[in-house]
Amino acid sequence: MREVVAFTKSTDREEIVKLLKDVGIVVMRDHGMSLSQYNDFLLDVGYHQHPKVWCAHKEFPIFWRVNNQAVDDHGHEGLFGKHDIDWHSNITYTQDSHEVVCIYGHKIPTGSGDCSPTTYSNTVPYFKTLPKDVQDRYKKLYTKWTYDSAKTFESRFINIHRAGLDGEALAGEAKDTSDDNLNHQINENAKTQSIHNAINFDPSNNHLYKKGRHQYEGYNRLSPKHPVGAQGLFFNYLNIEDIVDENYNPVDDGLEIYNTLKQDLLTDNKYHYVHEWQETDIVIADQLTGVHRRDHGVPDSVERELLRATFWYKTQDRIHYDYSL
Ligand SMILES: O=C(O)CCC(=O)C(=O)O
Ligand SMILES: [Fe+2]
Repeated sequence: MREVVAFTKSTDREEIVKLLKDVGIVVMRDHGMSLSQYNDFLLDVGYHQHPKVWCAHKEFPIFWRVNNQAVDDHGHEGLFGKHDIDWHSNITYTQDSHEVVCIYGHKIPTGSGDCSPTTYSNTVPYFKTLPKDVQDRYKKLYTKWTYDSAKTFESRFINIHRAGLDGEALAGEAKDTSDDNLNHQINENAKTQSIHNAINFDPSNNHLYKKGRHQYEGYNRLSPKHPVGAQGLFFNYLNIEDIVDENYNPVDDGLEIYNTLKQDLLTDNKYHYVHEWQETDIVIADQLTGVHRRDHGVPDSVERELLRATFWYKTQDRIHYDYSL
């Protein structure tokens, strides 16, 4: 059985980066860190940018509050509060977005069936099982991606940006706190996302990195040129329109490859890790080589809060400064 996840209590930054490269997902339970120490630990491991959104954590602004209850004075829920969330990577139209997602179980309902697990699919152990010729071919392919759901292989809409931002919580609100404005905050936040803008990035290294790309359509490497050398696949399946070669010409078996990856990575659970939350649990996952989902909506009768932070690998850990996707 391949290792789909690494359990550790180590807070050694090099060890964490090594596990993200070799395994892809790191789980920490009973680690003994307070929230403040966890905040410091994350700033030590990676470069963070403060999200400027309604659900940012007040004391530790690297965190977004994923919460199904009101998080501001206007009664707005936290991000992705209630509903199911389909398979996704948080890397979307900002291709050079944060490479790692860290989720912390802050308030977890204890009643039976209420914990709403998060499921991760990990391509790092999967990639190791592929024959060398398939690996070499995948390394040369790109996915053509789009935000127009009608153009995708899947041909359906992923509703994650608006998850949790539904009517009743917003009814009667003034214009500046409308649903549109909350989505606007998320979009504005994404537009400024760039490693150069991270709060703990050393500006003397600015010249090393290319400009962050912000676009709604384009091409992503199927097998990322990974910043710390992980070998895996970027399979953000709901945005994939086609599979193309290095010259961006569609390959004949694009749909076949897509269906194989969908079956092996998403439909089969062999490379899945289901995290059943307990308070203070931490799951740190590379986003260039994995996707995650929440299968069950969170009932209104309980409060569930995850604190989500995302980061870029630091300059000293990287093997290149080029685009990964
Ligand atoms: O609530 C969850 O289980 C997952 C939330 C999520 O996908 C995220 O915060 O990126
Ligand atoms: Fe997510």
